[in-house]
Amino acid sequence: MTEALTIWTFDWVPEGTPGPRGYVRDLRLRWACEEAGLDYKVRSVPFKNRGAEHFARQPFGQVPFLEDRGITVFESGACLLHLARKSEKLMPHDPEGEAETLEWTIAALNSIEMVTVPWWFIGLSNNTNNPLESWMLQRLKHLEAVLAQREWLAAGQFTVADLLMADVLRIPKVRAAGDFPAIRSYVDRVCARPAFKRAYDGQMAHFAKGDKLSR
Ligand SMILES: N[C@@H](CCC(=O)N[C@@H](CS)C(=O)NCC(=O)O)C(=O)O
Repeated sequence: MTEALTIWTFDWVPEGTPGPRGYVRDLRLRWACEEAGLDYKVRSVPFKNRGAEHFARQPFGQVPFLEDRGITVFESGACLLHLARKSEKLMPHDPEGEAETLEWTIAALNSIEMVTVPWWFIGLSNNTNNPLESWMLQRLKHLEAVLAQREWLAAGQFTVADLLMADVLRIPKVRAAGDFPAIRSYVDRVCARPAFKRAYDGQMAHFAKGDKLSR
């Protein structure tokens, strides 16, 4: 039997509406493992006192990071691509399908999330005149045109690129921005997958356990 993968996350995060519970990026890794039927366990680093061991494995003191038989990988996108090599359910192994999966995985991170995250942060303190609004809406408009034409981003099947793109786009404020019906139904469709629900429930249970331990 192969050794279980270890997904590392925080022991606890605050409750809030929305999130961070239900949105911590270990969910991306849980979801990929659930999709591919990969055996995994979840371990924690302290949220409040981040130690040298944590920084040695994630140089920014963030989560998630992944351990696979002595190899440690940080950055959720890198972890997903590491996992994707293990199963054609996450990325086809033919060169064309793989190239499409890689480009859309990087697009989710570097063309969409790199705009949505700062837009969201600025919106916390300035909701009426967000200077990144038109930039973000422009990106979403182009993505809308792509998703109006196809069910999945890459290779004609569900891949880690869809998992990541949907996770980036499901943030409630991002979902509510603009009028993008193809994006809306894409996010609904991808997040309706049973593997997403198992990953989400797993994360919520993990942080609820953290509440009990910290009492
Ligand atoms: N680019 C990183 C971002 C990781 C990240 O933002 N992690 C959050 C949780 S979802 C975190 O650790 N936040 C605590 C902090 O930044 O101090 C990735 O995708 O792994």
